[in-house]
Amino acid sequence: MHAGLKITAFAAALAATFGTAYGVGQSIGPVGEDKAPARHDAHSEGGGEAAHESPPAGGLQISESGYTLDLQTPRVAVGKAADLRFAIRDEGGRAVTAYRREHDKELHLIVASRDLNTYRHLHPTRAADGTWSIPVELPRAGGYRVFADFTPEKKNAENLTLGADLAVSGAYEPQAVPAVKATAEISGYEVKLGGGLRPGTAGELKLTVSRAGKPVTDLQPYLGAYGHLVALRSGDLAYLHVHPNGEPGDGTTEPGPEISFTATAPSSGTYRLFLDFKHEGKVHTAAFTVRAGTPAPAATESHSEESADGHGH
Ligand SMILES: [Cu+2]
Repeated sequence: MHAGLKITAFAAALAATFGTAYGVGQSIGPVGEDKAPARHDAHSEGGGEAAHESPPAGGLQISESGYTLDLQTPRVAVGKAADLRFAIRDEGGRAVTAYRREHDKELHLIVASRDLNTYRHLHPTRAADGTWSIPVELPRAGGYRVFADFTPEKKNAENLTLGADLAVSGAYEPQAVPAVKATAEISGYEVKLGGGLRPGTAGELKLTVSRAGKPVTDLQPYLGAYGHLVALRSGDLAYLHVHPNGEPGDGTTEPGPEISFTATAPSSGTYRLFLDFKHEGKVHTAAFTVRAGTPAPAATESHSEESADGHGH
């Protein structure tokens, strides 16, 4: 493993991120004394004053920058296959049909339960009229959030993550967020999480994949990288943008066992990380609960662990 190269790539990513932040004249926020908060996409309307606080958290709004997530199926029944249907509408109410591809897709759809025990990363199909649809079957009743992560194909358009509530009807039993743990097991793989999320400061998250005690060194490219990582904040399901460090074919990034990402937590708190990786033709999802910043209140204990291997690929 080229540790030196990895660190260099990470430093370059940091430099790029901070370079951008300084470039748009950001001053120091309340966290991170000498480092401007890393901003994924400069959502800087209104003079960018609010941008000083912390990095943007996506997915908290159903409508942003003139675009609205119109979830046409806001209720589904537990344990039954159902079609999720939605459209992204512009200010005039028209369904958007032109998108910029990111990570190989026009739009990424994340479905997560409020308790972060259930997670799906889906790639719906778009009809010519702009209606998106994807079959989904959710194993537990309760409140869910649906996230659409996309970039309209338009000059100066920014990447957006819009979120809408989804209710899954049935007998509802509230669950605790799974306990903090740096190792996840999924379908015979073990994934170890190194590094951490820090509030207001970019940090590296390094995931190491092994199977039966042996490092996996032949991961397959998935969505333009060797892994795809989504982080959601417990409590409000704020959606974090996470950047893979390096990509397949760049001459330095190896196909495992390590996959490296850079992320900034918008605040201290509990976060759930979901890593999708592809090996031997199959996509697997490993999930972790992590703390950013101050230690967790010693209350939450985990009960159920769902194997979140649900993919619409
Ligand atoms: Cu996706």
